[in-house]
Amino acid sequence: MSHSAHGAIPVISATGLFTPTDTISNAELVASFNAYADRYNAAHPDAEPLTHSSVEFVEKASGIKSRHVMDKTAILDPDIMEPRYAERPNDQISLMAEIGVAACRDALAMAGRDIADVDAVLCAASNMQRAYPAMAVEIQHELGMERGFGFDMNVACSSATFGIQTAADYIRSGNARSVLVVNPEITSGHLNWRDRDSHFIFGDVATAILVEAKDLAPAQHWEILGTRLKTQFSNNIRNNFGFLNRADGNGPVDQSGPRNDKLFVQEGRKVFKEVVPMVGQMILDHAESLGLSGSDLRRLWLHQANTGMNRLIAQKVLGHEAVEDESPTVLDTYANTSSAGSIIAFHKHNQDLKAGDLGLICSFGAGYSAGSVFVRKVG
Ligand code: CO8
Repeated sequence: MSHSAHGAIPVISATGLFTPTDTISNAELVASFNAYADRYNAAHPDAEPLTHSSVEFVEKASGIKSRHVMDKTAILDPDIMEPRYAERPNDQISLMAEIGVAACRDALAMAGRDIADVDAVLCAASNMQRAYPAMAVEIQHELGMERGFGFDMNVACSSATFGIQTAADYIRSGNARSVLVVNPEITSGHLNWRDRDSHFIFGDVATAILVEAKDLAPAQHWEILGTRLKTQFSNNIRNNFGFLNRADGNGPVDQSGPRNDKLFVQEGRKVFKEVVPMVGQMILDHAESLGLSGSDLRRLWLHQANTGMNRLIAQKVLGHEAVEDESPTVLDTYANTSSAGSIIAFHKHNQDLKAGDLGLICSFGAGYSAGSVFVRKVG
């Protein structure tokens, strides 16, 4: 820790994005689900029949029209309905690290930053491909970092904002001057594509955020005015997959049977009702502590889970119904990408803002967990 770095102001120097080329429209998704349901019902005449999914429901309930995935073929095959990403040997980069590296390179290029200046990599995402070595350490190695450190952190949908606060704290304390926070979200691997209530929700992506000391940052950057994190235990969004699964003696994960809790499960209605007021109040309290009010904010980059949730939260914060320019959505083309959602919205919709404009990056999700990051454009 150098004395001169102590107390540095943390800023976002740049963000990066990796978007998989495969897309699945609601029509394709629903056709495959309905074919699966028809086959299931024909094969299980005595079981409770599965009901068809519907394009209209998905779009109206969520705002999602399409999603990206790493490979759509097996996901859409009614006989498979889960992704097939071949296991790679240990001497090849893993899939999560590969897309994380792509997002990091995009952020580094945008900032004009040499990897030699970077001190740390935080891989912050809602699931890790393996227990160890940490994905962050593999990403650090692949980027060619010859010094510094990396570690993984998981706070579900709030992983990116928790990562930003952690990085900002390193900058403030002088423990680092340049930190890559990277969010590779391969949600297709832990989504139950045979569950009508949730099969439409998620998509794959990777984002990266370069958090740096202000004196190191490029002329154009976003000063971090304040960060706040909150968690409150809830079982309403849960994934029971873990290293003790094999020890319960009940066999492997299955999508249609009692072991489907080893994938994403939620009580969507309860989540909606409980999280909206929690997050709205958290943002207003945080703004007040910084001497700000909702009307000072030029733009909100909210977590991308549901257009209805975002409409209500934005209204509470801004004091009026938000237009797209004030609270942009990427849900229609990306779906919910867990921790990456608010970062995609920021990445795609920040260039047009002027120096001095204020904005908010905000996440919310499983845990429950929520994070708010107030920023001001400089340069
Ligand atoms: N097609 C047609 N009809 C359907 C479908 C479907 N696919 N699904 C449900 N319906 C029907 C239901 O059967 C129900 O019918 P009835 O009224 O007759 O019982 C009716 O539609 C209404 O169902 P819901 O009450 O479930 O519908 P909602 O209006 O509540 O909408 C949503 C569902 C979109 C899920 C909504 O509740 C929502 O968005 N809630 C918030 C969810 C959320 O934000 N979750 C965050 C989770 S993400 C997170 O924290 C990170 C986790 C890690 C990532 C995991 C990656 C896999």
